[in-house]
Order: sequence, then structure tokens, then C-alpha cells
Amino acid sequence: MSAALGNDAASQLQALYAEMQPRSLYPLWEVLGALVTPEPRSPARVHRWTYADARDYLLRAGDLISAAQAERRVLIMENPGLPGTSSVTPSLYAGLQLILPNEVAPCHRHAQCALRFVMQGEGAFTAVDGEKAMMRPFDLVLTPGWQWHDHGNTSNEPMIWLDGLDIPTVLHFDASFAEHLSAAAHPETVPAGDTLRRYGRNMRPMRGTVSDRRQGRQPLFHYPYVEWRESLLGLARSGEPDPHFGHALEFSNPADGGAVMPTISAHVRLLPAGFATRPRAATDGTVFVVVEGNGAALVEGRTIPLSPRDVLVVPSWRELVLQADEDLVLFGYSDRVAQEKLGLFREYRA
Ligand code: GTQ
Repeated sequence: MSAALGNDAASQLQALYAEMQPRSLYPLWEVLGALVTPEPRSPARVHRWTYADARDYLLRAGDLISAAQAERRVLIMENPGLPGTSSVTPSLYAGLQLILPNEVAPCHRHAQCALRFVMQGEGAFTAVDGEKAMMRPFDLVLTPGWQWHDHGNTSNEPMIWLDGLDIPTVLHFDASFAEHLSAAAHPETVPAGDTLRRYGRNMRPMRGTVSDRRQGRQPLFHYPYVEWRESLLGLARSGEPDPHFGHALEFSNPADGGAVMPTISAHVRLLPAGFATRPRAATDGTVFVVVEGNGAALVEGRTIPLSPRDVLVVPSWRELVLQADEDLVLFGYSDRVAQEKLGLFREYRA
């Protein structure tokens, strides 16, 4: 409330509120300033998880519960400012998933979109609609909404990846659907890597032909590290870094050139040794994974050191500077594409 009220009016208002409350009616003027803020005030906090720390807990869980028992053996990375929500930002989820040798995380599908970013291990797979993508460190693998997916590990090593999903967004819209396949694994439909060969070279099977197998779907679901790294290094060799991002490439959907999924944008960037970005804030709270190198994030007056495989979340509208002590390669994902569709995305560049 802006204007002061007399004691009498104030106490009568309190009595009015008490009478209305059982009827689920409330005065906007008491809360308007908190609802319609002049700029974002995310309750989410800046937070970094060091990989070794999280991995140790995950491996301990691995001794106690199987992937099949858990369905998904995952440690949720919950933002400390969003307790009880299983959210890393108000719209997104992050978790670390473990698959041990010979395990299968059973086949299911859901409305939620997911990305996997491999942290360690080689030789496990995510199968999407019965097609395996063999996963190696720092590969990006997608399981777009409502596509069958199971995970398995045919290697001799534990496999750990970061799961990024739009779980809070789907919950927000009350639009969650999920179902299980009767079999643990989807029958193999095509050889591993088929989609990458068909759609991964900036070409695609001609529309209307029988070869266009993933027509109408997000066609590509595997973006291997060996490929995106080469693109990023090529970019870095041939030009100046962007002052606010460094050298940055967004992963795109070859069907339309847009973001990889309807609710999640993903990118990688390279900051050359000694480079620091100019300060920038944006409305898309972002989860970063350090891929290579060491550096720091300067945010909220703090300096947060960054080392390989650390996970950092920077909520909406926090001014961020990233600096590289060595060549620093980062992966990041956010809800930018969803905000752009809704006309909400904004950024501030100093
Ligand atoms: O692999 O399908 O971390 O459904 C959370 C929910 C992973 C998955 C998560 C999921 C999955």
C-alpha cells in the first residue's frame, strides 16, 4: 500500500481481510509490489556444485539402489533458494544421473523435454525411440518430449551425466503426462548413429521420401563433443571473441534452425586464456557446466572459481562476468527460447 491509512481504516481493513480469507479473496494492494516487480527478483540463488563432491554421493547411492529400482538414479541439484521444488531455476531442473555397467534405466516417455550432458564414462547409451546414441564425455544428447527413451551401460565403467529438463515448466502448466513401456528397453529400431548420419551434416533426407524417418520430430538428438569442439575452435581461430560471451555457438535444431527443444536453449562457449567478459545480465537463469580449463565467475560481489565438471547456476538478472585463467570452455542451458516465444526475454549488456 502506498498511501498511509488512518488507524480506524487500517483496523477495519484487517477485519475485512479476515472475513474474506475463508472465501479465498485477498487484497491485491497488499501484494502488488511483490507480484509486479520493476525488474526480476528471483528467489533462486547463485550456486556452484563441485563435481567430485556430487559424484561421491552419487556413487554411494549406486551401492544402495539399482537403476532399475530407482527408475532413474539421479541426485537432484536443487537451487538452495528454491527449497522443496526440485528446481535449479524456477523453470528448469538439473540432476546428475548414474548408470553402472550392465544396468538399464527402463524405457519411458513423458511430456518433459530432457538433455543429457556427459560428465564421465564412455560406452553407455541413451536410446530414443529405439535408436541408440553412444555417449562420450561432453556429448550433448536430447530426449525431446514424448519420445521413448531408455539408458544403458555396456561399458565397464560408471557413466555419469547431467540431466537438464523442463520439469518445473511442465508442472507450472499442469501439463505432465508420462507412461512406461512394458519392456525395460525399447526394441532396437535402427542402427546406433543412424540419425546423426542422416541429419548431422547440415543436410537431411529429402522431404516426403521414406528416408526422412524423423519427420515432424526434433530430428537430431546427438551433438558429439568431437564435433562441437571442432566448430568452437574453428570459430575461435578466425575472429575476435564477443565481448559479453566469448566465442559462443548455440546448438540448433536442423529442422528449423531454432533452439534444440521448445523450452530449452543450449550453447557452448570458449573464453581464451586471460579473457574476461563484459558484465551482462539476462532473464534466462542459466546452468553452466565447465568442460575445459579454469577460471572464475564474478557475480553478486563474489568470485566463484570454476574447474572442469563444476556446475554453476546463475539465476535471472544477476550481472555476470566470466573470466578465463586458461582457455575456458563452458556448456550452458536455459529457458531462453521459451521466454523469447512468450515475449519475455530481456538482457542488459554493460
Ligand atoms: O532420464 O528420463 O533426471 O525422466 C529426471 C526425470 C531424468 C530421464 C531425470 C527423468 C529422467
